[in-house]
Amino acid sequence: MRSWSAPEVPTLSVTAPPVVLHDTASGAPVTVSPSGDRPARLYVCGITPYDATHLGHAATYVAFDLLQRAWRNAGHRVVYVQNVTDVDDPLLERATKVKVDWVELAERETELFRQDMQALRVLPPDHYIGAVESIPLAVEMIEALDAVGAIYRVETDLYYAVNADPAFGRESGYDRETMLRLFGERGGDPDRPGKQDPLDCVVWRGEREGEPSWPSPFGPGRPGWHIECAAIARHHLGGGFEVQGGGSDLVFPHHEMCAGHAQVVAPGVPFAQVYSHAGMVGYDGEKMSKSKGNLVFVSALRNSDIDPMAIRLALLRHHFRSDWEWTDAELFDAVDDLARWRKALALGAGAPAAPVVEEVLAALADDLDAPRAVAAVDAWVAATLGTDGLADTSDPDAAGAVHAAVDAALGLSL
Ligand code: 5CA
Ligand code: ZN
Repeated sequence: MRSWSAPEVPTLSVTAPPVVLHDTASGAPVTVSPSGDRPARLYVCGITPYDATHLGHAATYVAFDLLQRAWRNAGHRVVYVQNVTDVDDPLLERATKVKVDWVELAERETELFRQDMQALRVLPPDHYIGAVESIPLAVEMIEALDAVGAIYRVETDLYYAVNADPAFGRESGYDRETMLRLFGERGGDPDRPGKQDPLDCVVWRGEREGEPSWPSPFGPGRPGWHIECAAIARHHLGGGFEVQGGGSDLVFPHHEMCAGHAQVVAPGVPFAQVYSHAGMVGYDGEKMSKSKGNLVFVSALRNSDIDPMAIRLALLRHHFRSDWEWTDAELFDAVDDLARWRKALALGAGAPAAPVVEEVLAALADDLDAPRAVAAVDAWVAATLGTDGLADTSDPDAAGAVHAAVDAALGLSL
């Protein structure tokens, strides 16, 4: 699938520290720094394209964009894969409801997503992969799971037995009660008769009247959601890739099941080394979600002439792992902040650049601490403009260095 155009990223003259990320599975910080010239491999779960990109999606993709930038600034090459869930129940349901062809709906919303990502200066994935185009990969993986006895049939559907993976539960760390609740809430079918374990998930959904289907050795149908990401990630990144990312709503069942599928196919090889999850962005007191309809769209803000860099700065003022609420007031503050930052940078000379560049890079390498990095820039701007007293213009070349670091590390073009 076509990705989007990459923004220019300045190369910095200083090297950033190794990247440390909080790992959901172990609950601890982990240094993710591939040795030698091996690339850092990242898989981030992409959109289900039945509606426009909202600020929750944007926050998650900007967060993992910071990871890509932190790795690059630490001297690593990055291979980044993202999927598009371009066939799934919510997409088909929406297409039926609004009487649009599901393929057309998916293409239209994916294109809008590309434009939103480009406007926010999110670096594109190297491989942008649709679920439909990956059906042969999913079929291959289901066959591999079947070969080791991890698959069984209920009517025309194929299920994956979660007990096939001895490490089941290790990614999320949730107890069974929590798993059962979340499985039911997030697309699972714990109560379906005929299942061996209520938590077993569909890997192949047999053809249904009025739904698209594809031929397979198991009969016509379409792949389940989890097998899609497991197969795409394994095929394009291999086993034990560095980071699996997404929003915290994917901790269970999605990432747990992906890990299970991959680990049963390749015993002893973890699906990913680190599982990193972005917090949920809320609006009007609830998680921003397509099903609740409490959405603020990136495209709507762009259409009302909001500078996309102000949207990005408003997102960066929150730590990526925290849950927080979007407010218009914070967006307007970001517009004012950007104007002040640009005014300071236009002076050329300013407060010493080296300490702020160092702090920005160190903050991002420390579990993508964007608020700390932004605070360092705020302080440099205040010192340069003399907001807190006398203006400090002791570094004649400060603006160039700060400009480059803010661009390379935070993705803000000033
Ligand atoms: N297609 C699947 C992943 S394979 C999916 O979850 N699609 S999505 O369109 O629902 O979400 C896309 C990404 O945005 C996911 O990583 C999801 O975790 C994240 N996300 C969804 N809602 C929010 C929110 N309110 N705040 C932060 N991230 C969110
Ligand atoms: Zn996914």
